[in-house]
Amino acid sequence: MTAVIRELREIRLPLVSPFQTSFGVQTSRRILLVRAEVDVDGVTTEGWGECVAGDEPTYSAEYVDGAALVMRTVLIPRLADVVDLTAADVATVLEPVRGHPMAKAALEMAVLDAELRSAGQSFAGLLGVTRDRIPSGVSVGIHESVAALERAVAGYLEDGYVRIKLKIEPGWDLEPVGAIRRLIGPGVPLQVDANTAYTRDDTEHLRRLDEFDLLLIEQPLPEDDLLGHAALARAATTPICLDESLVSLTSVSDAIEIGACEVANIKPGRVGGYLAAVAIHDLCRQRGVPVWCGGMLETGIGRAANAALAALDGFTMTGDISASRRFYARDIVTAPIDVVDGHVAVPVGPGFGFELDLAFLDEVTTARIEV
Ligand code: NPQ
Ligand code: MG
Repeated sequence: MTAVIRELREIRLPLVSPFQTSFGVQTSRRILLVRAEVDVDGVTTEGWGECVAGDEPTYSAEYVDGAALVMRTVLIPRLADVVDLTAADVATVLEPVRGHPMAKAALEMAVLDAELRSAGQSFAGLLGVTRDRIPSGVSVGIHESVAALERAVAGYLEDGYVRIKLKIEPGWDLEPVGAIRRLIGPGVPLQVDANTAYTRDDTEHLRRLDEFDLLLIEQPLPEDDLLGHAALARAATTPICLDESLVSLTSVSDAIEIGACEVANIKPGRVGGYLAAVAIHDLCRQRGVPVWCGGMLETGIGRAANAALAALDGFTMTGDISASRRFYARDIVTAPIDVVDGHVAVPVGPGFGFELDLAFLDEVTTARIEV
């Protein structure tokens, strides 16, 4: 068997409503897709991967144009040099290239999807998961007023989401979080995500979030401030969860060891791929650290893959895998991810279990490179 990368495609999808975080407002999303082919005994099967890099390098250093360039000029040529390339080889072959985990993850994902489809196996089957559905949480952006936020959260509860995550930043924290806790009552699981917007000097202020009975505070401090997170974890009763800081197995292991990571958000793109994400899940499980699956405004491709990953036993907390229509009026897959009774079904079809709506995919395509 051998795999090759055939195509890079950039699409643009409008968001159903603006999504504001501490690092900016998003009204549409550019997304880079990768198409791979595997050949087994003369039979060709294609697979797709989705790169979660944002339009701009604001969540992390990666962004769509940079990811496309490094794939085309550095990563794909290295993969093309390998005889009998398989998905299990991709991370090792690309290891000498520093950084670019989201670009690497998308390439591995496309190869893995093609490989699994060619074998008639699902990603959920490869992982050996037994759950057939996972609980669905929703990430709610910063709004222009507390009243507008309350309307948004009420709508998501009507949609069935079983856990609410509020984006916070200095000036948008205690008041909106308190208002939402009062609105939803003590029984609805609630957590917050600062996307690195605070500093160590905000410790006393962040401790005031303890009164709202939150599941966790996600990434309050800068990505490289592990000691600051450890100090905050000692000062606050609300568990500290890391997102941006967790970039590798080593960074996760060290963060846990020093007490900086009481809960882990796992995003395959941020750690270099689904296979690395599974290894990080295994480590967290060994160490007794609860994990949940993050979201990057994925299309149905990434959403399907995340739903299977999040069915692993160590994913004991509700993730940010919401319905496709939370972000997009129309998805590029034929069966958009849906939330039923607060849960998302684990895909059982071959590969990552999605089928592309090729006509719509062509409609939203803004650039295409054949490799
Ligand atoms: C988080 N996601 O957990 C991220 C942040 C995020 C669902 O809260 C374009 C690309 C826009 C990536 C906005 C959620 C994004 C993005 C937010 C990632 O921190
Ligand atoms: Mg986050």
